[in-house]
Amino acid sequence: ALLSTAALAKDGPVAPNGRHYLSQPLVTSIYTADPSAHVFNGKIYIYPSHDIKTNIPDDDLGSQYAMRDYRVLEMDHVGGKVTVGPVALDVDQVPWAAKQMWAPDAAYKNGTYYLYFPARDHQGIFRIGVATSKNPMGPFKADPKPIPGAYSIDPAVFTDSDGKSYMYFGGIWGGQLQRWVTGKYNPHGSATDLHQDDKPALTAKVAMLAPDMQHLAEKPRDVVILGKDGKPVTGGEHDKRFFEASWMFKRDGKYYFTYSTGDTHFLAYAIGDNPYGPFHYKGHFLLPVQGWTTHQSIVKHNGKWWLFYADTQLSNKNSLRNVKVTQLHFNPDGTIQTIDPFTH
Ligand code: FUB
Repeated sequence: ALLSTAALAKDGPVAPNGRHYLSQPLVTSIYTADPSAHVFNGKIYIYPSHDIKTNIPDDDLGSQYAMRDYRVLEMDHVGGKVTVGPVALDVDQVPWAAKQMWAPDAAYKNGTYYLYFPARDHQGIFRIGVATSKNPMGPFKADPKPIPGAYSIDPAVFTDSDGKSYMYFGGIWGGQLQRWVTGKYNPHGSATDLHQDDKPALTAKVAMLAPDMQHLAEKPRDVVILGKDGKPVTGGEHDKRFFEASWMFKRDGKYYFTYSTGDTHFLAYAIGDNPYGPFHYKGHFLLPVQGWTTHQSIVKHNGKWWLFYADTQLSNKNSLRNVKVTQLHFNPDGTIQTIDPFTH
């Protein structure tokens, strides 16, 4: 049915499912996804993937996500003007990287900003690199080699109140985590997961960062997610198990490990008492958006908690996404109120 101009003005555009979006794209001049938001110097900086048009058809490995550079978004506060920065790092400036500059994250320490990013190397293996800048918007200069001991995709760096930083990373299917079971890359490993539905699911990795922020201080360990029965979530629990998109935040002394369930399209979370876990599975906090993937960050600014995520409102194509933000609300017991990305 045709909507009247008045209805459009009041409710905004209608999604393909006939419902209305909870929030609108933060920027429309470029396509962005995988928003990692941080508060630096009182402002919000978002480190997203920069989606670009490609003729590569969608496949289970995510070949259509053919991004080649990063651009940083800056805003004084949620609802304020969003500035799109210039190219902060291009794949051609990273000696070890060949293609697919996927979901990045950033951190700050002692006057330096660190950009962490996954990309496929010249052998087609996803690795994680780091680049540095004196400016949160970049440009960043990449280390010549990937971070030793890190692999797969979706790095997320969390700095605890004691100043120690931890990197969470990994993603199954196209993210190749299932090929690193032994700690060495197995080129003949599965393209998806372990095909062991009754066994503990593959899960994210976590390692403390060295004081230089450019190396791991230790061998990565598993981010264990326990179900209500006290046992690790299994590979067959597709609506609960880790797929990709790690993000850690701390609230009231509790550590919230958040992630995407990938092929079931939820954002889920689990709570622990320290950065390593184990974490107790709590549920979904974002229901499926328009598009195959979403990927989150959660940050506190001006006394409120904000969820940054992405959907495909602007393009209705899986590989051309746009980042969004909405407020996150907690229940008195610390659980997160589930968000529907559509209103009515
Ligand atoms: O943007 C490319 C990949 O898709 C990211 O690394 C994943 O988290 C998913 O959003």
